[in-house]
Amino acid sequence: MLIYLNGRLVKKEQARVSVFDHGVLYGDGVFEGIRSYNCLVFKLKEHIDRLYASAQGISLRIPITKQQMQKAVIDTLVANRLKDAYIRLVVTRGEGDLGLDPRNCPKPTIFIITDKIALYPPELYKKGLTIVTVPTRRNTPEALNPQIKSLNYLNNILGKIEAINAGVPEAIMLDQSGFVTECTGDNIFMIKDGVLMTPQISVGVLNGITRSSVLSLASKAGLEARECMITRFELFNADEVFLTGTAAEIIPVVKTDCRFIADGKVGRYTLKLIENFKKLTKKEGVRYAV
Ligand code: PXG
Repeated sequence: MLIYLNGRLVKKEQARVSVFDHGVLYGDGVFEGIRSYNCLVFKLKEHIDRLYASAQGISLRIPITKQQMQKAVIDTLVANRLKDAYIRLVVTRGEGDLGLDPRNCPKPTIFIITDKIALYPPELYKKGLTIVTVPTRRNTPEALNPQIKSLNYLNNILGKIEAINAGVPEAIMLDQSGFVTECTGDNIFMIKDGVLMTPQISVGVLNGITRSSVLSLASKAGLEARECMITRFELFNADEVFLTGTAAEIIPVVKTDCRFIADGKVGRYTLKLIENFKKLTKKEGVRYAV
């Protein structure tokens, strides 16, 4: 396995970062998770744009251009001869001294891992997930904006631990007022009376790229799309609920907080959206050859 590290492709065993890297010491950095499907990198431009926007959000200047970053992603996929891959793109503040001051880190660290991704087992896409609301609230945008996809994922990890302790794989996280935000690594959607709804970005959620794709697929599935405040009560009474993310794609939810959603079966709109999303990943993206 070859890893892109600061402009070079190196063997996995040689892909090392310093213990003085502020990404390690403070979670000071940003990342992206991208997918390629049969030699097409899905929404590569959108992911690279979001990476640079996250970097801007933490005042981190990425020392290569977006074009160079795109080439680095493709080169890494080609070097590893991967047709289908999960791509992890990471930029840290770089190596520095002890102490938070980012001015001690003259050179950001950039690395790209291309590998396979273990999704949820296939039967969960047919049967649907059971999830719970967890006590840990999602970061407030005023403290650490969830739109910044930073290396500081402890908020989400705390939510994930609480879900696992409750015996389920995912967690609904609420904002400070108790409105639904998102899950620990996925956005959340509900459908009620032909309307597709998801929390608006300003409530404090990641502007998910799968989320955007699903919103634009709504009308084709016969749904009106709306970004709005959502309560737990509304989720309990939804016709359908599902999660979206680059790794999970679209995964149905059939039970939340001990309540079955509608009849507890995966809904027809969700199935339609899954089908249409699959079609999109087959035809759209930046092409490469291995
Ligand atoms: N919300 C959060 C908090 C996320 O981290 C999403 C939503 C979905 O966004 P996209 O753009 O992927 O549709 C994410 C991103 C992993 C992993 O290794 C996945 C994510 C984050 C961190 C790790 O599976 N998903």
